[in-house]
Amino acid sequence: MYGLKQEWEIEPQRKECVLEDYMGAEPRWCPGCGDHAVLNAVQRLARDKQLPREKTVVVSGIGCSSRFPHYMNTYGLHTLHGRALPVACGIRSRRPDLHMFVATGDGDCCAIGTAHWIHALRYNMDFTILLLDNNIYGLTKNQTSPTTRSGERSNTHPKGSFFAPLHPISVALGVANRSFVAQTIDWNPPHLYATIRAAYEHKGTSFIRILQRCPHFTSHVFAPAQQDLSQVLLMDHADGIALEEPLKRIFRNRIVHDPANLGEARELADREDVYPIGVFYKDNNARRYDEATQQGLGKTPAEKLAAVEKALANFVL
Ligand SMILES: Cc1ncc(C[n+]2csc(CCOP(=O)(O)OP(=O)(O)O)c2C)c(N)n1
Ligand code: SF4
Ligand SMILES: [Mg+2]
Repeated sequence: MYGLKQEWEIEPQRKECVLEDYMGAEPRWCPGCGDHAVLNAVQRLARDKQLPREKTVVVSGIGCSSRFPHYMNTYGLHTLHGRALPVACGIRSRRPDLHMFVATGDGDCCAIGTAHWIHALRYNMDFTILLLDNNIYGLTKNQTSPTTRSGERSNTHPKGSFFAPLHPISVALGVANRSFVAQTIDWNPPHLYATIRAAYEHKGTSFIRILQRCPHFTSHVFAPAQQDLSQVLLMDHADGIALEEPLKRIFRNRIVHDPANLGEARELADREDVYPIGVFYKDNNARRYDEATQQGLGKTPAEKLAAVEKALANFVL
């Protein structure tokens, strides 16, 4: 080809990316919505890690929170309600080279998407799940979600929700082979950023439940903890969230928790007097399904055929 390179061999000239390079469309979330803070943290992480935009993908389901991919100037898939995770698993099984985030809501992940959520945690493929939990279906205007507290009124339960809420952290900790389970709050940017960063750096499925303010429908839910940080319990450990000492000091309530201690993680997850934030559990050695499914990648058609024939030779017809 007279010295011309194939398209995929051309290494794009890299310039240093600034924050604006990762900003997509103008967000249409309500003013004061916690989703803005999460978007800002992910854009900062992308800038700090200099993630190539053409090698970064954000996958979401449906909901206010699931509008996330539109606001990142990267690749993105705004899929179907509850279906972000199977799509993300499919992408990851073919594309080990991408940087991947999944944005989902408490309805998207913990109601219609529950089966996919459980199995994605167990498959432990390498991406970060951001569960933006505002305790309500926001986009469809105020219906009870699985994380809505009992007694809370909504359009679907005008006299108050019947049941105790599902606890996403307890559920995630109960899934076999989960490898990273954390919780943070959208109203403390350093902790939010550090948690997303630790999740991104973890190899495997990192699951973060983000307590997310929805000023439109559930403004009262997290307001007390926002005004009084003693309602938040900082889980501190060298293997957890890397917060600098002055930033830690604003949390009066602190506990040393080793993310390798699953029993203690479960006890902390069950606490109802405070919101524990930090890494509940981490296992760097959990098996990853993406590693197994990538085995055939890069083989030529002839090599694939030879492998199929070799496998078939094991059967007597
Ligand atoms: C199959 C299907 N069922 C229902 C809906 C309607 N629907 C769209 S978003 C949504 C709930 C979103 O709640 P959540 O995931 O918590 O996101 P939020 O808007 O609170 O960020 C529902 C029920 C849909 N789009 N598709
Ligand atoms: S309805 Fe709630 S979750 Fe949706 S954009 Fe507005 S504040 Fe955010
Ligand atoms: Mg919601």
